[in-house]
Amino acid sequence: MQWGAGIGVAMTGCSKTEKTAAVEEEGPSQLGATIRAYGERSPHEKSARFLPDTKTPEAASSRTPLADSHGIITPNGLHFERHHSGVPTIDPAAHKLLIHGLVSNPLMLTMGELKRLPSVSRVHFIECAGNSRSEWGTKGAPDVRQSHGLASCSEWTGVLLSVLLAEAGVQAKAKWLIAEGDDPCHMQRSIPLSKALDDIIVAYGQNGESLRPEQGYPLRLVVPGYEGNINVKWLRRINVTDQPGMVKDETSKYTELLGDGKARIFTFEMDAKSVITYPSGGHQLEGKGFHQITGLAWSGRGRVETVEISTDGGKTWKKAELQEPRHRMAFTRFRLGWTWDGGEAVLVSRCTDETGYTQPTRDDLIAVRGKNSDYHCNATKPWMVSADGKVTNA
Ligand SMILES: Nc1nc2c(c(=O)[nH]1)N[C@H]1C(S)=C(S)[C@@H](COP(=O)(O)O)O[C@H]1N2
Ligand SMILES: [Mo]
Repeated sequence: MQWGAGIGVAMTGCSKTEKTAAVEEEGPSQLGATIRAYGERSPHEKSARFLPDTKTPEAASSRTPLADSHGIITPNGLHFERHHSGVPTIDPAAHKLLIHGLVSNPLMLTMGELKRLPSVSRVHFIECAGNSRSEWGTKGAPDVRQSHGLASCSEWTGVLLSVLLAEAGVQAKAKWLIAEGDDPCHMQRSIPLSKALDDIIVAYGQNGESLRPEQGYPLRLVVPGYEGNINVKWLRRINVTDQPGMVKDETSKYTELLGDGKARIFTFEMDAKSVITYPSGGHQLEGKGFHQITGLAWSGRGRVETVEISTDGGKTWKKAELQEPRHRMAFTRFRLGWTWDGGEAVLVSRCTDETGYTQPTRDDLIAVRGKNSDYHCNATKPWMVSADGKVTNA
């Protein structure tokens, strides 16, 4: 579908005289609001994270309303949250990062010292391994906030962990590191040294400002493409070791029970995934004719290469347009023009990443992983458009 002339969308037109009169009548008659020190969004904007009904909000998650966002960046106030023991209050002036273990020169760094070091800013998604858990079942979640909202994407700023490890002098027998948070559960995760030397960011910045408390203020790990849990927030300690810690969050949790009763452990990369965010569950199409189908795709293994869209439940496919820039391990925005004929339609997207891996259907995924699975569901997600324009989970 080409843009420009011929989209044929039903827009309300008006004559030139009507337009001039309207502008003259409606012009502001008094001065607007004053300047302010920290901006707020318009009171007309109501988009919000989805909060589950739980008795333990300290050990819960809130979900990003993906259908409301434009482009690929998640606004800081809408980044999903997942914490296991609440959001700690940390004074950055007192916060320190310890790097010790199999290093020749252990380091204890203040926030000030970290900020003096060479920094990078990179766009990456973070996705909880439990995202889209609902889609293993036959029912599926009713809207994209609930089905895919445990994923968000930001520009993160900080120091590459490889820089800090070079300062600390990693010993030859080192193979892993164990990262630890400064929240009451002291969350720990083991990370292969090879990843740490590659692209992990010790981040203090999120979309141009300091991390939000929910995202780990003042310091967190951003581990590009790896499951959310490993992105340790409120980072206070990195212990360099020769073996993984086999800690709570990689044994009792964040493992996947397969069909044969064996469990996968250390499923680090998030598999390629895409979802249509418009039209999606809960939307109401205003009428027949032109609509722009749009959504988000991402892969824990690199760049998104292709997104295809079907409007007939997967029988036929068309290539979507991908918005540039396409960062590695980041949300990629896709679009396709669609003329709705007013009949029933089932919309679904599937993506392929730079490794050639294509997002599976739910049936394909179950064939490989069995039905015991809980984490790491990356199945395609169909939405049903009814003749009355209502969009529901298909
Ligand atoms: N210290 C600490 N780090 C943590 C967690 C936590 O509870 N404590 N939760 C993890 C989980 S399960 C996920 S999915 C991500 C979520 O990051 P976000 O809250 O910034 O979206 O943080 C991870 N890092
Ligand atoms: Mo998570």
